[in-house]
Amino acid sequence: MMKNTIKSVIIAGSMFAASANANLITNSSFESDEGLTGSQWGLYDTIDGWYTSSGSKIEIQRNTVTNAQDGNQYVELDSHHADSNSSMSQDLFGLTVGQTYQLDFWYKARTNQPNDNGINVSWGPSPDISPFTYAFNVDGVAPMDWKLVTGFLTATAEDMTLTFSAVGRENTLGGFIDNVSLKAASVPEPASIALLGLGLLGLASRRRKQA
Ligand SMILES: [Ca+2]
Ligand SMILES: [Ca+2]
Ligand SMILES: [Ca+2]
Repeated sequence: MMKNTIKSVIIAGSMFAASANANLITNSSFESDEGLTGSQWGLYDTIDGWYTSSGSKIEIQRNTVTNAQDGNQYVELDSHHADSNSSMSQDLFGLTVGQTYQLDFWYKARTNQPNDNGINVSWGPSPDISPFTYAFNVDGVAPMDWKLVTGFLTATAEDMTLTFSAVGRENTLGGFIDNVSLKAASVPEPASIALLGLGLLGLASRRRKQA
């Protein structure tokens, strides 16, 4: 009987996680086919899901300076040519106003210079992306491993725009980004909390029996 209770809690928990936490980002790992092969890189006004919202272009690298954190491709937003410090944006539609979303992405600095590899994250009602509404910044210096960066963003409108921008020294070398995810932050529903409570009670009483 107690075993059954615990089992049902686990099933309820995993169902909730699967339905509530879908990644809302299109082309989240920058693996869309841009015709790159081997260790090539390229510059793009738009890629699937993303568009250049300021500066030069979106630079995709395919296992060039480093291996991608996920798949083969990643982005560098201190891209190339003049105005190399660029921004890329993705519009998100039909969000829940007031809902907090968890943003996760992987970051890696390219150079060993401070103030050279910064990435700003901004977030605001779509399509009013200028000026960008600052959310938070990540910065680092090489050598470093890919680092998971997490932030929490609240939707102030149903349609929001997520933007990543290169900041700092503009020299075509900057921070790398890969594997972006935006998911509704998990807030357990009352039913799940009740089940969780039952489960904890069950575990507690089982522990007492063993002691
Ligand atoms: Ca990737
Ligand atoms: Ca570059
Ligand atoms: Ca730079």
